[in-house]
Amino acid sequence: MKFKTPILPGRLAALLLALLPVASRGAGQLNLFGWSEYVPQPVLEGFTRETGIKVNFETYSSNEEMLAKLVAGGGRYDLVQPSDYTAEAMIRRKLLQPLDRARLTGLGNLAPEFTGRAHDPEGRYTVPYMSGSVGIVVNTEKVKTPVRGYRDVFQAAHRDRIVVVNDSRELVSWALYALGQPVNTVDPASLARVRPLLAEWIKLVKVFDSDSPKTALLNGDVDLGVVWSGEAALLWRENRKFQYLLPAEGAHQFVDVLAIPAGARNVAEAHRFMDYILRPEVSRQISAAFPYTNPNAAARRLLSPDELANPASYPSGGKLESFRDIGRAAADIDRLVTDLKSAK
Ligand code: SPD
Repeated sequence: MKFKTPILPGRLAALLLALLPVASRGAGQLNLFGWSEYVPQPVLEGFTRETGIKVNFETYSSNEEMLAKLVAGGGRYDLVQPSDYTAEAMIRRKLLQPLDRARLTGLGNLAPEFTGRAHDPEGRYTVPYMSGSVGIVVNTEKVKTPVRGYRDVFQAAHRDRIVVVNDSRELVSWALYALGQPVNTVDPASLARVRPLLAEWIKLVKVFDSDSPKTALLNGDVDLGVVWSGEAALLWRENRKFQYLLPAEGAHQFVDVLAIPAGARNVAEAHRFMDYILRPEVSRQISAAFPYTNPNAAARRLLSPDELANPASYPSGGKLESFRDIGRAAADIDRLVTDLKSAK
């Protein structure tokens, strides 16, 4: 047999490797791009110990940051962790690839209310990771006036004593709720309406922090804020003086998901990680470190009564609403908030 180009042992090995199904190629690696303060290190280590797959973990602080880096990165990431409304936009823009659900043996562990949701009705592209809300946290030793809604937080009396998540869509939604406007139908007219109110509010804020808004409260640098529920849950665990409430005007409920970008290279590894996360005992570990609302019913059964009684992790009542993909208005929101912050 004659070869035009001699096949050297190395090239032969590479050729055989390319013919093997990805799953049987042995330990690979996984480039995971996730939210900061959300994926416990022991979970990453447990996955590597069991599978031999090395996890390269990078973090982001907003959906917008993730999207920008993903689009610029050209196949650098194998698994991302967008919020539901951002996943919806990514599906629409063909930035995600369909999942091979046969490889996700733990899907049945999910609570039914976290499946079939509007961002991905058939669960073709996404697997819920954690859910949560965005609400008000108050240091009740410092704030003695009643706080029920956004307008009670953004008072001149609280100037420079407020922390908020650094997230444009969230900030704009609070002003929309306060004005009784819809948060999922955003246009230039509704943004013009929120502008003066938000301009006032932004001037009162001391700290914008999406990574660890609890820190400013714990350090006593601020007295109240609007933060991710998981951060408020950690505060409550630390000291019951930190009370969480869902703003009376309405609040955002998010479901953050795992999804595989269209250009991902380590697709088998990404599925393996998703399936690992779906295991009750692994998902339970995530709840212990970052006590958001766990969408995994089997994992929830493993939580302690104390964990389930945390009012930030599992709030009762409240007018909760999901965000939807609002298309180009998302960029208008970003511009508005950047503008108002620079005028602060
Ligand atoms: N540190 C983890 C924060 C997760 C927040 N996800 C929801 C963001 C919605 N804008």
